[in-house]
Amino acid sequence: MNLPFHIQSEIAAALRDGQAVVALESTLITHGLPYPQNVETARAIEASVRAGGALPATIAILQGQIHVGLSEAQLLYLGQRPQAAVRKCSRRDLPLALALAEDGATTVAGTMIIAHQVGIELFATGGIGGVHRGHPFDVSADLQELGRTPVTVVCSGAKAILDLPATREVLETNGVTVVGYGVDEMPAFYSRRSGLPVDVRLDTPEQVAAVIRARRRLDLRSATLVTVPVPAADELSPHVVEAAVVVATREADSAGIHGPAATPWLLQRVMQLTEGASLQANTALLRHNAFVAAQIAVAVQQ
Ligand code: PSU
Ligand code: MN
Repeated sequence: MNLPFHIQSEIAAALRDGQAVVALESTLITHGLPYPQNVETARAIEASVRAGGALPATIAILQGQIHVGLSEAQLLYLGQRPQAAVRKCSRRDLPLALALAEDGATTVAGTMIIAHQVGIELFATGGIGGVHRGHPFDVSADLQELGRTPVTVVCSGAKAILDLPATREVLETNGVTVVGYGVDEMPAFYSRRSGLPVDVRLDTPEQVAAVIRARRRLDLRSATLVTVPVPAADELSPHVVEAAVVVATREADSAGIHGPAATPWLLQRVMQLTEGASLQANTALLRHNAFVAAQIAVAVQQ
């Protein structure tokens, strides 16, 4: 087989030996945060995975080659590239980045595909994409991918800029098992509660590992979504978030921002409108989710 993967040797060895590995996405590095906070955050997330007992595998495309695990130099390179120079890669975009020898950042969807291809079960991120407010047909490819690629995505729910009730419905339609990790309702990204149901509440990595094993025994092709609330100390008030999202959404609509540009634009605008509080919540939940994903990865290997 001649697959276009460059797997860091430490990660390749871990996968061979059945050690815990956690995949990480790269869109939040290129399209989510400004330099140098993006690189600092990426490093902090990797450190959290290690603290949880697993190896981090940040996934990105560099000059048309898929990398599983980035060196310090590669992370810096990606973190300093202008957003316009990096293709944001969901399923449809992956062949383009490879064929055109481009740099590409993988979204939740893109990262799930590559993680599954190289045999990584756990993937940690901040929030998944979903149904956009006021645009019921602008549905993130993340929701399709969760219905067709059997990995476990650890996140804090869907991004708060989205239509969360509609996103919850599509998860159900697509056959995605939604776990609340230590919670009875789905978190709402920057805030701990959304009022939306989970399919089950689980409280330990071992309980989640049992669900993953059952899904594998059934050979289901859909994902397990583990939703973890932002740490209470870093939570934003739902009212503050909602006020910012309403303003940002109205502005995006009048500026005609849509498609793949919408999510990064809205998140950045919310960051400005909350004067950085959303950035603080975002980095805190990313680090916490990475730690939880590592613990689940360890439990799955036992
Ligand atoms: N984090 C950010 N900005 C982003 C994303 C994450 O700070 O743009 C990405 C995630 O990778 C997620 C994607 O998968 O946004 C969803 O975008 P879309 O709605 O175009 O599918
Ligand atoms: Mn979108």
